[in-house]
Amino acid sequence: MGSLSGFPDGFVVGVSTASYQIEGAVHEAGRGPSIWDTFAHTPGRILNGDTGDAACDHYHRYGEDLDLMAELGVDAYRFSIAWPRIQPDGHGKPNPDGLDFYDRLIDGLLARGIAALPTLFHWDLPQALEDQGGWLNRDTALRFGEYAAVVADRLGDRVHRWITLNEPIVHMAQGYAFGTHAPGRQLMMDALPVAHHQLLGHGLAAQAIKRATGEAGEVMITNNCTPVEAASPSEEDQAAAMIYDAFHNRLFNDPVLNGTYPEFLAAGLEGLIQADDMATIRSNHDALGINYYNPTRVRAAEGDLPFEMLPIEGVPTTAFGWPVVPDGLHDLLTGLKATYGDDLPPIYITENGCSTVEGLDDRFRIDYLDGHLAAVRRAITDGVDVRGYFVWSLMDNFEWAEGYSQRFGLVHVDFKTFARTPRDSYRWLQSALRDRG
Ligand code: IFM
Repeated sequence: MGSLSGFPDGFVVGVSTASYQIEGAVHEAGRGPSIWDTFAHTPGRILNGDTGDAACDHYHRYGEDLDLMAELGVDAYRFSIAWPRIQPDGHGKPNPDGLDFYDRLIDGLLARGIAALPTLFHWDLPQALEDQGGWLNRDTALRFGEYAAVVADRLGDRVHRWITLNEPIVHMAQGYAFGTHAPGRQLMMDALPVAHHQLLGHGLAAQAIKRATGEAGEVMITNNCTPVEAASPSEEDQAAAMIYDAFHNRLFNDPVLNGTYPEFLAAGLEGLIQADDMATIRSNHDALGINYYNPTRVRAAEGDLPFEMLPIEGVPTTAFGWPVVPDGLHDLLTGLKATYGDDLPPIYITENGCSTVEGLDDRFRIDYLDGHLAAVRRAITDGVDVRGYFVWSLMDNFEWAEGYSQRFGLVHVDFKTFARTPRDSYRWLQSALRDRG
């Protein structure tokens, strides 16, 4: 069976990217500084001292990137809008040049028959908002709602589906709890307000999009999810797995899908939740975005955290060292259906992919994508309503703390010349899309 045969009619196949990871042009056209500019320019934070200053130079080369997508034959493109291009200080009057860039990008997509799927926040918070506490400050959620309104007013006539936040768990954990991502705070459990404020921001942005589009715009949040396995049947390891699942998956799925926080975390959020917050968070979602990379195996521990992650043995690993387990995606999807039942909206896999080392012959990536697409198809057969699948990523890009060392692209990028060269996996997906008819 072809990799893309057997999916329901209308199943969307696309590619994903994010603003700071590809755009570059950080000082151009009125863009303000983001927390990632600050973080990347802080010595010792990013491997090899890399920054996103130039990234893939997509800001200037977006026409070439649109042509690559058209040649590939995808249905949709998931990209993110850089908040500091739209509101350089994170609030107030929009920067016309910033809006114009995304306006041109979307027109270019539509002219090529590709649907636009923008994400409003993929971690590049305006530095001015971080200076006021960032997502630890409830006010950031209100500012995010205003920013969403500005963007939806301008682009809502051509964008029919929106993503509010990308992977709020990763932004909270790596950015505010462990400090390995911007803004580099190490607050451990005291980072928890970041969860509630991001979720509130999601709800306020969803309301703004609905208002701006006369209810027509569809809204989703994108959560990074992982099926969690306990290392043993012991009570301690089972409890550790439950706790990890609550943090990684349920902290951001439960409030959106059923309006509650996992019981075990609710105490830590007390005092932050105001009247109507939970209703705001739950309202107005039409779908759920899922980013899947690998499952997680944990056992009980007695350090700062009550769990410890263990390697998953006996499977291939990506250049990042992540285990390749396509069945994990099937189990994740059927598990979501079992947990949320009728509260589970249609799902889009908004990211899935692997990093490899330099090179164009990437059989590894082809096998990875083929295996994961088959897992999605099986989940659909088993009754999960999955409507789309987006490869991370269209092209090699700035992989956060790992700089340019991890290559996730269907298209190879030479970061000195910015030359783009399609890999074998690009040709493979192109022919799967053609065969689909
Ligand atoms: O590159 C990231 C992306 O920004 C968010 N999801 C995971 C990808 C790979 O690490």
